[in-house]
Amino acid sequence: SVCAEAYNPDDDEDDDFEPRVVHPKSDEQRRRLQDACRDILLFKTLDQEQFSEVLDGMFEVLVKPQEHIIDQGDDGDNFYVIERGVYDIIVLIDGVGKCVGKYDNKGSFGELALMYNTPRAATIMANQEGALWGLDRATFHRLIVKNNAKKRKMYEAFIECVPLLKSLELSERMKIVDVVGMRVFRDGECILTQTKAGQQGNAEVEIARCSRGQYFGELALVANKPRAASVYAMGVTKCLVIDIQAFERLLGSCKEIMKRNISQYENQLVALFGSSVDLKY
Ligand code: 1OR
Repeated sequence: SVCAEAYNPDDDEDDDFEPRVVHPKSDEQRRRLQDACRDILLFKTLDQEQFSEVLDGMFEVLVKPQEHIIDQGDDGDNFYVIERGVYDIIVLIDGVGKCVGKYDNKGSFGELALMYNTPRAATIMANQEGALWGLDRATFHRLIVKNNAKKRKMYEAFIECVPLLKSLELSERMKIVDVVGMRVFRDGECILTQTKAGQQGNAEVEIARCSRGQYFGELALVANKPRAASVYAMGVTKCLVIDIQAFERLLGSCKEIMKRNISQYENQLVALFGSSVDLKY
């Protein structure tokens, strides 16, 4: 398999001579498309011109309830960004299709087969009527896969020094780099908001400071609970961001380390406040 081999963009310059695909759009379509693509992590490291080429290359796909957008095992044709609709992620386990997750009116899927030249890893089925934006394989390759080679170079050294990821293989760390997005926050900007359950008026108290190489935002994903704290940028802050499906897929083996660290949070809270809120999962 060619799965996680380092991809050298200089190996196939041919891509550059392929004609640019442009699907004309009305102003209204372009606006909806831009909205849908605003938080797509794979687009977060593209420059303006590349992003605009991506938008040009995308085409609208309307889907019906129960429609399969992707079938596990097929060759990859397109990458999809969700505009609206709920989609089941179904994976064959011992020959039986099992729903292992959902996309709820946001996110994207179908990048794996195109990035690594592998069969589709899951079936994606529309739960209700929905709208998607597709990007063909050649354009995805020319703009996203090539950009990934640069991302690997840019973030390799950083990812190597993240303690949480030490237990992973190099190839697994590089797969994380392939799907992360980069986000920059202003001094004081809110990165995460605590989900408050009927406790308005409570003053916020600083409980911890994170610095280079540390992580946050995992508790809600590991414990499947509302956000337990808010996070603010101190000074201009650059974060690498991973979405929940990629988190599940790539960081499963790091969950034990995260759980151990979560029990540390409880100790910290007891030390600070004399009692612990329920962080259990
Ligand atoms: P693809 O091109 O392989 C199916 O086509 C897509 O489903 C895949 O790209 C991903 O974008 C998306 N494992 C594999 N693919 C997943 C998963 C997933 N979730 C979404 N996709 N897992 C589920 C994690 C919640 C792991 C299942 C064992």
